[in-house]
Amino acid sequence: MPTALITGITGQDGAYLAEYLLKHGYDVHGMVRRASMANFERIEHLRDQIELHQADLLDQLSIINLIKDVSPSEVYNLAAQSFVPTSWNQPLLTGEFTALGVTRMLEAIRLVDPGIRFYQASSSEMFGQVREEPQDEDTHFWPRSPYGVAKVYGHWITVNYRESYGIFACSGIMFNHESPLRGKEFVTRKVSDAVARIKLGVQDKLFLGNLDARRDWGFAGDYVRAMHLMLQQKQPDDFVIATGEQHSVRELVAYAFGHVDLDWQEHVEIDDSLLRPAEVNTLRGDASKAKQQLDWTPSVTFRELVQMMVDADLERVAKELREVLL
Ligand code: NAP
Ligand code: F7E
Repeated sequence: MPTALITGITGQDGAYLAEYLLKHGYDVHGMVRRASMANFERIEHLRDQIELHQADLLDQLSIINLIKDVSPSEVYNLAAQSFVPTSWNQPLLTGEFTALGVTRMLEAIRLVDPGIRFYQASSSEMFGQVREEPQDEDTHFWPRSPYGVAKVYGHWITVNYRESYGIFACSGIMFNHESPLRGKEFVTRKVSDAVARIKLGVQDKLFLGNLDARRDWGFAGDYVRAMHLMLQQKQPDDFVIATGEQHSVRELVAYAFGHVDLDWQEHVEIDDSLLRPAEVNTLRGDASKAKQQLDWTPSVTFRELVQMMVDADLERVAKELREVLL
């Protein structure tokens, strides 16, 4: 039975990947950091099928011991400080988690078992101020946030350990991917949650920043499939994972409110404090290489994704309201 270790298993992608690997016959282990209260909501339904281990991206020894204990055949490094605005408030911590954390994972693999296959969660934020449209594996990086800069480091250290030590290390340059499990501070989930609350009468306004930003949004369930496919190849390589379609935040908002017959202009207001010091205005990926070499294509359209998220939040908020009334 293949054994996978997932860092960031409590996050959106970690939960989808754990479920996917269990379905494919893996023995699944997850790395979790110590917290005063457990934070396992996204993986609650999998708890009796996976094993969790305490370690931290900041602590080299804890990672070495973890790799020794689990003896994985594949490591998926999804843990990171992943929220772009926080990276301006906490640039050093973001660098420690999101950049140096990758080296700590790779060093542990190099020391304990260089035969382990490694996946690094790279990001379209590395393209930042884009040099060409659409972006593919050869597009130059110009990151626009401390998060993007940290991801560029994580990407290149992954390539470097492949070239220096022959480690089977792959980097997935993933464009935005969302789901009902997305954190509520990210724009898609912030919108779907607000639409549900406004429709059910417990909120009236939604405050947003830049409505003109354009993103290539896909479904997280499709993207974890690509992570796994990368580690099953004959040779390690890097792949852009994207839908190839882009929409503005304004389109997202209009479609999400329209789905429940609401007029977004009556509810959305701009809050300048949500504008970023340096914005990534447009992103659109070209995943032709992944299609050719991994046979990967996305299965969920933008509209299906938005509907899925709004419907899930409607159901959740309605349930919460029923529980309050009981
Ligand atoms: P997420 O929901 O924010 O999850 C991040 C995970 O990292 C959480 O499990 C978190 O644990 C863990 N973590 C953070 N700091 C840690 C530390 N010091 N030690 C151990 N674990 C730590 O992120 P996601 O959306 O699933 O994304 C997964 C990865 O893909 C991230 O690296 C992200 O930067 C990258 N990425 C995401 C997207 C996207 O659109 N979703 C696109 C490109 C790349 P806690 O639960 O304890 O906080
Ligand atoms: O912002 C604009 C905002 O925070 C998307 C992470 O998973 O994907 C994610 O990073 C856009 C930006 O995602 C609000 O200015 C407007 O242009 O949902 P987001 P992100 O910054 O693109 C990449 C690929 C990652 O790797 C990251 O880890 O939406 N926007 N108004 C807003 N964004 C937020 N969060 N909140 C607003 O009120």
